Amino acid sequence: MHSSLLTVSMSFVAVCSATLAPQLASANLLTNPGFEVSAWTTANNVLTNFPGFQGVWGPEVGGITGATGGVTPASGVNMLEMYDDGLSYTQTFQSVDVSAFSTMINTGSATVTGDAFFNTVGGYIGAFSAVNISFHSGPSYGTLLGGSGSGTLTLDGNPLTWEQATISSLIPIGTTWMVFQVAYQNASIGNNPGFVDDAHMDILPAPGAIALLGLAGLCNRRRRN
Ligand SMILES: [Ca+2]
Ligand SMILES: [Ca+2]
Repeated sequence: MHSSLLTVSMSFVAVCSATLAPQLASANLLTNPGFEVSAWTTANNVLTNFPGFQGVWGPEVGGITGATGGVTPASGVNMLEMYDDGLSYTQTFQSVDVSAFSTMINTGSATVTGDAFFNTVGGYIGAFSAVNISFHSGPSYGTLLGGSGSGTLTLDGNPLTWEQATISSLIPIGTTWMVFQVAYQNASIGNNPGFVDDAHMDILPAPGAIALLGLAGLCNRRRRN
């Protein structure tokens, strides 16, 4: 290769790396996503004080446990365990400050994806689980702008399988806080525990992602040349 071509090629790769690294999918925005840190608060604390309990899981009824009831965590040694709260759904929440993404969000085209793995005890078929994200313009639930809708899943009866529910949604302009939620329909789990592990949420610049994929492809072609 001619030395000047090599210089051009190398600088192009440098530009590609610098441009792509920060703009593809954000890192997982959830704290303690695999429930390995055995510390939690209440759902009420999370929902009434986003900043004070940011990044801390808040179950309505439940906590973090190691392997139990024939169920082994999907990853690591711990997982979330939830029980019937006596209402319709038993839910666990985490608040996340996403104001660092405001520029991207306020284009009106950024999307959020969320997912988590669900499992329940053996022989119990039909546990109904869900993942959901709500959007807020400030650090309180009352600033609700809307929700993602729920990604739902009816679980199998095999305690050896973890099944993933996912959600993807456009993020409303003005969103500065999100609340990530995992839930089980009470009637569907009876007195059994519902487990959750490996939760995940990230923000993507929707149409930009396609453009960036094109750029990534171009970068890859240049690298091969
Ligand atoms: Ca885990
Ligand atoms: Ca299962």
